[in-house]
Amino acid sequence: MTDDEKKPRNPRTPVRTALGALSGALAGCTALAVAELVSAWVRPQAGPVVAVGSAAIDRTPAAVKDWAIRNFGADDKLVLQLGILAVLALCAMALGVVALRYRRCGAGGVLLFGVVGAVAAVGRPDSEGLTDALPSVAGAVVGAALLHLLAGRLASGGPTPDGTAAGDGVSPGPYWDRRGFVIAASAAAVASAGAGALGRALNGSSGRDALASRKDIVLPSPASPASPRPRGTQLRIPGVSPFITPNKDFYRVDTALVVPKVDATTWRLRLHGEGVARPVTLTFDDLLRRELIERDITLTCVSNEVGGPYAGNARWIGVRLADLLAECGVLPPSKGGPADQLVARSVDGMTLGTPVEDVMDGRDALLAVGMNGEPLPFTHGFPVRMVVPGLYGYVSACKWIEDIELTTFDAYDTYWVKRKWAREAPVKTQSRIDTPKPFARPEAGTVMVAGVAWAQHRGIDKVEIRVDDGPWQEARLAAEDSRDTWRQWSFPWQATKGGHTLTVRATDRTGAVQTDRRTRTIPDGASGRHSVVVTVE
Ligand SMILES: Nc1nc2c(c(=O)[nH]1)N[C@H]1C(S)=C(S)[C@@H](COP(=O)(O)O)O[C@H]1N2
Ligand SMILES: [Mo]
Repeated sequence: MTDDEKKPRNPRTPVRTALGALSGALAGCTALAVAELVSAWVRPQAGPVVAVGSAAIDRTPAAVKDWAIRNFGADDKLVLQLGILAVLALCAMALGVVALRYRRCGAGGVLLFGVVGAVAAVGRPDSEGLTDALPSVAGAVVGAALLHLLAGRLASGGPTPDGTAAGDGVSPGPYWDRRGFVIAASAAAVASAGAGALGRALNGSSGRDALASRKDIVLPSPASPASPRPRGTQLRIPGVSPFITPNKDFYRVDTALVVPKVDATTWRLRLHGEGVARPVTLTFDDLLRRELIERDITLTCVSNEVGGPYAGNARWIGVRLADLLAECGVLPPSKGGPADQLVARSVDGMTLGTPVEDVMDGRDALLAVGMNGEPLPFTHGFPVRMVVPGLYGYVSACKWIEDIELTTFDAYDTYWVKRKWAREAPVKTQSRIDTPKPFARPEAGTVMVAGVAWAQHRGIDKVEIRVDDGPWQEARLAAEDSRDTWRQWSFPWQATKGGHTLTVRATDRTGAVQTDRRTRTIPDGASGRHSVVVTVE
């Protein structure tokens, strides 16, 4: 046998290109798998996809973010990560093709992606320093080496007819090392699958201490229980939002790609800043030993469109924030205190700014430890979050809180304020039709129209319904729990055949009627009235 018969000749161009792309894809997978494994050892937030994703979230214009929340809802983060993976896959394949001709460039490109991941990870506000670069760097180095190796197999195959060594990284030889390529590629596929799976498993079980600490918590019974809920806060009408939102159904809005898993036994809350005569650092047990209060409070998101789903009502247990502040010597601005802004900071570097005046004006602003009878779920801020009746979440409801700093609005802009959202954002009076659903086809006769209305800390006094261009007709209000909670309402509609538009409006206890002036969510919450179009059959 001659050399020519023994060594496979290089396949035709399309096949070669495909093999190059395959090499790139394998290098990319391996890089990500190694990064995943190393991030399990460093910390899950330091993984390249999470780091780049988080950086992207921070840099996304408000309008795009609003659009993402609107279209993907709570899946927005999944969509973002899949998007990043898709872009990476395309780039990796392109680099694989490039590596066929320019081996070093292919490998160098992989390294460059590693640098991007590393910079993103180290640049996170909650970064723990240079170690956060390790997952990206390790992944990129292994990925680059693999691509170099695979591209070499595709190009090599012994001396070329003109005597120069093939696989020199400049020009492909006429032969390729088919056996070597298949072995290396298969080995890489198996190893990266293994590393990826192991990394996933380790990352999944990270936060074991946090899980255990949550299991161990026994919430004390509150010194000040919620006043008994009056009968009839919950209407018996199918389709209306339950008065209390179960934790599993409670909306979630935050920027965390990886839900922080905080160990309650090592958690600390620092309270300090301007006008804080006696700064303190509190443990979780310190909080539980204090007088706990229990309150029903409805939380709403500023990103909620008119008629949207980002509102929920829960029974919270926690410490009265105003009492704690007073003990530390804090005075509200109206009593001469120097600080008008309370900046809450979370373990993942989020900042939220709340008016000190609002927190100390007598309302039940909470450092919450419990939600609907259990410790906070991790997605809702375990172990401790803030809840302030009457203010949108982004200016009040800091989850995974670890620091409270008293300062001024002049001195500091928080995360969303830097992104053009309003400094102060009291909840706007709103109402929503839960049933019938848009484009429903109810039968003519009595159709129960029902929903919820909210104007936290002012209370709802009236809800009215309008059919088409008819007169406003008063709906029946369910019993009020407190002015900090939403209120259900219902309206028995004598529906006639044909297409109809139902519109709702609420009036709060200050007498203000929900405006029909439509505004966008940015900068301080959507206004306007919710309508539903139905066809009566
Ligand atoms: N740490 C942290 N806290 C946060 C946020 C966040 O992104 N990070 N989002 C805020 C916003 S915009 C809202 S509306 C509420 C939502 O709380 P939930 O997810 O428990 O419903 O949390 C607030 N607290
Ligand atoms: Mo929000």
